[in-house]
Amino acid sequence: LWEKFAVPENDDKESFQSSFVRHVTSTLARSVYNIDNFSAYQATAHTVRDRLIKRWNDTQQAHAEVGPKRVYYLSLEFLLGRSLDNALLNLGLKESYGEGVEDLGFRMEDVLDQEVDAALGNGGLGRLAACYMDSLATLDYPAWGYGLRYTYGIFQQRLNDGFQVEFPDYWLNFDNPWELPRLDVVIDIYFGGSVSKYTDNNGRVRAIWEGGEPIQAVAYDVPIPGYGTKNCINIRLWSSKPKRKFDLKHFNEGQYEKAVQAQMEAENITAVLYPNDNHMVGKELRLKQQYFWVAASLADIVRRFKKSEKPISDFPKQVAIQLNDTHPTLAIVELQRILVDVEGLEWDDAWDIVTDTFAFTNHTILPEAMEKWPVPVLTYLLPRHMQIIFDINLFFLQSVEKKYPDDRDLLARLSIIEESSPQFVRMAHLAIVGSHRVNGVAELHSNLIKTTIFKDFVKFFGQEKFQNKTNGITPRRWLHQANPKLSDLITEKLGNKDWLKDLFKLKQLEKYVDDPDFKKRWVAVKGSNKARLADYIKKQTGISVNSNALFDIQVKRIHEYKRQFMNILSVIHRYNLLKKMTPKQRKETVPRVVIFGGKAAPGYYIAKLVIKLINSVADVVNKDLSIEDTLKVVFIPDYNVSVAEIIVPASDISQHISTAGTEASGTSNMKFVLNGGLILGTVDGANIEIHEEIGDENIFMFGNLADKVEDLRHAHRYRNKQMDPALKAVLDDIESGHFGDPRIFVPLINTLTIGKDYYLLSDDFGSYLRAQDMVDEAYKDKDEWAKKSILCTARMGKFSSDRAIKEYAESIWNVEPIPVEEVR
Ligand code: DL6
Repeated sequence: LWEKFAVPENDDKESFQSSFVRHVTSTLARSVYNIDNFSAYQATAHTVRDRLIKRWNDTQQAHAEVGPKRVYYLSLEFLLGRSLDNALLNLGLKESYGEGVEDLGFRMEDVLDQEVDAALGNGGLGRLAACYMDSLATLDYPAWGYGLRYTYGIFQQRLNDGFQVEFPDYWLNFDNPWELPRLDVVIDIYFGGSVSKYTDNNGRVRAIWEGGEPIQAVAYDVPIPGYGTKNCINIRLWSSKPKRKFDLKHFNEGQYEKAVQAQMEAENITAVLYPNDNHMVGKELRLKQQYFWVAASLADIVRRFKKSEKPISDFPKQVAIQLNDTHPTLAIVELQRILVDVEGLEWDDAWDIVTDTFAFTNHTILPEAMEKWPVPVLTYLLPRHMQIIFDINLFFLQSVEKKYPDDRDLLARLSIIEESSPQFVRMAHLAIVGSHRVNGVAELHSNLIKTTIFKDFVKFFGQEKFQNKTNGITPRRWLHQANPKLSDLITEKLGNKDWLKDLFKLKQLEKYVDDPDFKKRWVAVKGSNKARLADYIKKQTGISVNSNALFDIQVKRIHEYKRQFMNILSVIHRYNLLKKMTPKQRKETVPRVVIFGGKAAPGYYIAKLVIKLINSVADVVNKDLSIEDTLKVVFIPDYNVSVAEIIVPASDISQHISTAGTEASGTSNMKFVLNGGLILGTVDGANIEIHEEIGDENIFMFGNLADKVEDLRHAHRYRNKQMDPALKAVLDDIESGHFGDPRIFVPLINTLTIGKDYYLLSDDFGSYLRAQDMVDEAYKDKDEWAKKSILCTARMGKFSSDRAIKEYAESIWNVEPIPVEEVR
């Protein structure tokens, strides 16, 4: 019967159209004579979803038969963006389905544009998780992601008088065809309660955690199709639901609010994504989110493992769990609890299993981003877990003391507990102690964590435990999908699409750098991408920009360490120079469009002032006819994944100008260079490795090095350093009221003066301006620039997320690919 009735997977145009019509009439309950773009999107999405489900089922079935070691990627953020175009491309359906859509009278572009982004992340960390899922699927690894299904993703950003205002992102308002509700997969998660002791059959004293309020975790599965493979993996997102739906007693007493209170509190857990990037917020609800998520995920993982009927000691042979930053660190404690309290293992046996299972990725060294939770809050929410953390710490510190007997300071520095009042649990310490591998995300960052924040751990555990895994991006979304014209040109030149699965193949493009016809076509693609962005800017902001100008782009979260402030100050400097020029001089200068985009955390006052300053400068510059269109400034609102897909292919230069040592890696730098955009950057994060790969002549680097930062900060603190005169002139200009009421910007300017310039803008400003001049000069030679652009793309093989995932699989997870043959 199964064979007879299983839906055949036909990929031709007619099958698409028949499925489309069926979905319009039955799924959407509409008439085919009355459908708009949104319904066309829904019907197309449901048609693709049918194909995805088939592959997803085949994959799960194949994996169940083989019983391989699986990798579980625990990430509190998955910044997936849109799914339809990606699924069409990965499944190889774009052409036939595209024709099918167009034949039915719709423009594919309009249909794709109906989809709202799945924006369940803040920035780099969440988008990295999404790229890694794409690579895991493409490389046939048996992998699962685990996260939360937030009702509200990252807020929508609008501008009001140049200030950021936040609006809720209710992305589930309309049906979401990309998730499969698994209403049968429900797990009870407990908070509170108490711990009691009992003596087991062997006479040993054991702990039992009882009582507490249950909340249900309900699974929603998001299929992730690989490119050019049948493998389709899963991200399981948990949604919180009340266990007790309604308190009838309170209701009967007329206390309606109390009757639904438990329900509302339960639903609150997964209601909203915390909108902070690289910044810890110590809210109790956030801690509840973290435990809710890891407890549900581990229960699910343990249940799946138990189906294998293997002994529990085999757990690490079957399960690798990667912790995406410290957010899922409680999983370490939860697994130890399950093994000791539920499975009845001895502490040491359980702990060996735990540490062999987990590995931990650190994504930042910024002190304000380090997670720590107050012991009293943990004790009240998770009493048994707090006991286990104290025990983990005790045994760990005993082993430290054994190795370094008289070093009390070392013990205090390494301790998982910060001895303050109240005490805090340092999550990074717990993650290191409970994992067998720890990695940073770019070479410089991995070295820095070993020599600064985790130095003492390296001394105790040895070098081997600490690795580097330089980040990567998926070329499927970030070139093939976002830049179809460049993708086609590359495929034509290389003769096939193999480069999409082996990005090092782009190297072959180097042969053509001096081929005038190829260069011309390359430049034409960039031109059309710039024209597309210019149209988008016009639609979104009303600002007209000249697409023949140099497009200079900085899009990322707004943060002091990323120094958008320095960028806009340099724009003011440029504007003042342009104003002083004669018309003849202006004619000789390279016209620029300086484009910004990015969200500031709602509570990050200084970052929000940076947005306001950018918009105030834009207002003045864009209206000033005297500079004859030689400079335009644009702030693109509501930067997100699908907006990035329009922006990234259109850069001539993109800026990645963090204070050295502060940006762990950066991944947008990789996206821009892969699309033939050059970089203006500091010697930080992955910029350094990009520089190594693409060569000196194709990148503009400037600024102080990471090993100078401490001394420079010290000098700012203890000496009144002379400020760079060019910088002083720009600040004077703002203070004179040239860009609106200067009182607004006082706190921002104070970060450079009274605040002692923690991010060293004044130390780097001079070399930054010189680097900008070099960019202008280089851009004048269009032919040389085209060559640089081609070489950039050609040399980006290293930065595919496929390379990164292979490294994780081989040197941390020990998992093998399982190619999925169709199971019918
Ligand atoms: O590793 C992904 C991404 C890096 O590329 C960025 O450089 C880094 O800032 C970011 N880190 C975070 C840390 N947040 N937390 N927790 O988002 O990770």
